[in-house]
Amino acid sequence: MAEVLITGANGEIGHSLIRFLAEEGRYQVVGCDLREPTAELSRLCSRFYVGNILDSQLIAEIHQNHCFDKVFHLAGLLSSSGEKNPYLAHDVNVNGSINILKMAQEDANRRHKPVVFMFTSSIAVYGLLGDPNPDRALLEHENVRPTTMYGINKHYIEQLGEYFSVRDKSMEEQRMVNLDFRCLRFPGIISAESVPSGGTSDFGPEMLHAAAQGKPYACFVKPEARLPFMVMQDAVKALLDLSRAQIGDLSRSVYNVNGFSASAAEIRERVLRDFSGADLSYEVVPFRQQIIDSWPRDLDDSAARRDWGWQPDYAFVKAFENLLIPAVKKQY
Ligand code: AKB
Repeated sequence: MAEVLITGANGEIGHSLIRFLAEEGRYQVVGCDLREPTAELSRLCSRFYVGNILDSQLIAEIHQNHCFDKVFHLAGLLSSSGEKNPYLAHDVNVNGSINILKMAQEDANRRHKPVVFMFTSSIAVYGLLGDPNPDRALLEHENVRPTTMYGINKHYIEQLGEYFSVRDKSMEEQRMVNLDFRCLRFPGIISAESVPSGGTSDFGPEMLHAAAQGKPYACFVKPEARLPFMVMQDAVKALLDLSRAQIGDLSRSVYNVNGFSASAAEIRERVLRDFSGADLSYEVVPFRQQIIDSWPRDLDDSAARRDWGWQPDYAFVKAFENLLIPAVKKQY
């Protein structure tokens, strides 16, 4: 059976993606994460490696034991953590990613076939500062001016992935171009099952989960802070759909995907409708507000819609009414 590697397997996206991949039963799913796998992940993965993607011994061990058809490279430090620890973020997000890219290239050589390399990028590659029209939905080529270490790292790996991509046939002679590199620029992701850590879009999911648990929560950005978001179900669907798209249908390697655009105040108001007694206040953390101010308020994902039929299942109202609120009510 074909083997697929998921780095950051124990993270929010990793967990949900593995559930879908394992259910499908088409792959041997191999997980890798810094943290021990949950009982569920141990059951769903054919093998799980606990360790750091910067550890060359770990990479050599994984490489010796497997030959991957597909890689979902999700591991990395998020934006707020990256600002607190820029050199660590650079190490993990760049050098760790290079280790995984290199392993995938070696697997492609062994198999004489390109490896599909899925990379999770972010709205953090954009930089709005000084834009006279900050409310518009950005296309992939607009305002690519990252202002955070995380955004810089994501953009660099997008470029490296394209450098090694089979799409660039003209370079086949000069360098090893054997990756089928595909990348999604994700907005903030809201899951009913878990809360992210170290991101800057975290105020959305944090408000929801705090309210559902009856815990007070101080939102770290201003009420008018607006971002594109999507629910975890749509994020996983986007990853799976792009990974399965016919290469001939793809006009680019890097795609925006979007669910809906919402402000902190709109999310708070929606959450309060169901958890009316919730104590949701604001306590702005300047460096996090600055990050949000630099990120797009909306994303144009028309290329993904056109090329591989992307369509989110959940817009704002449906996301909260049909999915997030009922699920968190059940959970807590
Ligand atoms: C973060 O906030 O760092 C991430 C992202 C938007 O990429 N969730």
